[in-house]
Amino acid sequence: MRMLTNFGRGVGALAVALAVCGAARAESAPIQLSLKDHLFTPAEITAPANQPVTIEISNQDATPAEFESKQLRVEKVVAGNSKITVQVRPLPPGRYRFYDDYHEKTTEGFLIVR
Ligand SMILES: [Cu+2]
Repeated sequence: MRMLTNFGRGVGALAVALAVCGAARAESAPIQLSLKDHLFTPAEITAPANQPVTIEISNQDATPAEFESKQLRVEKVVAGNSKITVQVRPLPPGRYRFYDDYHEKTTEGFLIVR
């Protein structure tokens, strides 16, 4: 009987731990990035080191773009007037370049990790 009670408490504690964990995850909202007239706004975004990062890219141009970064290991097309979400692995501090692969010379930005 005592064992069952302890088990019950254990399950209760686990449920609380999961609830806290879920709340913490919800706090790290995606980083918002928009693309308009083939420019990223903001041109620099920041993220904490050693944590997975989610970036939401809203393409406000009518033409498609390809969000790409060799350093971040991402490459994803975003159609005109559409949104995509990109997951980035946990990173050490640094300055990581990204760009629109269709307009690489003019359309770039940086992710500052610290
Ligand atoms: Cu590409």
